Amino acid sequence: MQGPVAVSDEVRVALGEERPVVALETTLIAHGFPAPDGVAVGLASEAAVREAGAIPATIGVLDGRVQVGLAAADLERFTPEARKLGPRDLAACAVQGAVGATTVGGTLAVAATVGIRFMGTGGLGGVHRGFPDPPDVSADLGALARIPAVVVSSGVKSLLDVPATAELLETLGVPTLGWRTDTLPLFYAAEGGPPVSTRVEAADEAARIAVSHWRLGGGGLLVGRPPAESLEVEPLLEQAVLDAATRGITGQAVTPFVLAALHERTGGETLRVNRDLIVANARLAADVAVAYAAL
Ligand code: PSU
Ligand code: MN
Repeated sequence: MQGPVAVSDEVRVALGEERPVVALETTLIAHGFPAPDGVAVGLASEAAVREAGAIPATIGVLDGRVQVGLAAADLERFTPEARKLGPRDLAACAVQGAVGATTVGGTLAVAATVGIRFMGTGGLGGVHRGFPDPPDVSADLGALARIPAVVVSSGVKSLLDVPATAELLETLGVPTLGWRTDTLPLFYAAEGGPPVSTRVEAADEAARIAVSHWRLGGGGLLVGRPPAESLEVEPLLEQAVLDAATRGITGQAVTPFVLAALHERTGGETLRVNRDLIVANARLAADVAVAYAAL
């Protein structure tokens, strides 16, 4: 039986030479945006990583393998029909030959097996509002707790219970580094989140904290970068979360439903902010990866 992971030549060589590599997910492409915007966001994120001097490694399941470093044409295959893959779902998806889009947690699980330590995304998953009804906590948190990697996001997706998620990150021993901010960004909004564990001013500082954390036996770290343009969407979010519950939408389907509802109800404004923050987070992840390689 062949191994479950296939690494592209470019990524394999870069890792072998200890050059900076940044993992990118495919759930954003398949489920985060209406087609064909997801592919454009994926390509723009890869371009931002390259501009910063690192190699992008977009990860997803295709043709029976977990692919690390996807070709541009492959990104088109991550349509809304793709499975949404947390860490538990990777193996089954590969064996069954289905198309699978990795979440942050799924991407980190793959990154850990190939030795990638940096990733950029939009917003981390976390504790859903109303916990324990539904009793839904994203597998992103478990993955981040155990995997030594830096994830750059605009904090936690604000459709979640952000203060509860911040508490759980502390419980799990995950440092939250505020990128030139003292509070965890609220995805679409820069201000109003819970305090971070440490504020950082420079990529090199974040890289040195990550290395020290790993040498102390730590796992993942979250870097929270505020969105450049801040949107106040709390009332719309509350409504969309309620609508999801009313329609019986649960589990993995909640996030795509709420994001799509917001995109629609703001006439595409959240879509633009979401896209811009994802690309900027990919770039910052690359800056930290480059600083790490130079330590
Ligand atoms: N951030 C976005 N859009 C998304 C997600 C994050 O801007 O679609 C995805 C990520 O893949 C994240 C996932 O890992 O949502 C978390 O989903 P859940 O809450 O079902 O674990
Ligand atoms: Mn969930």
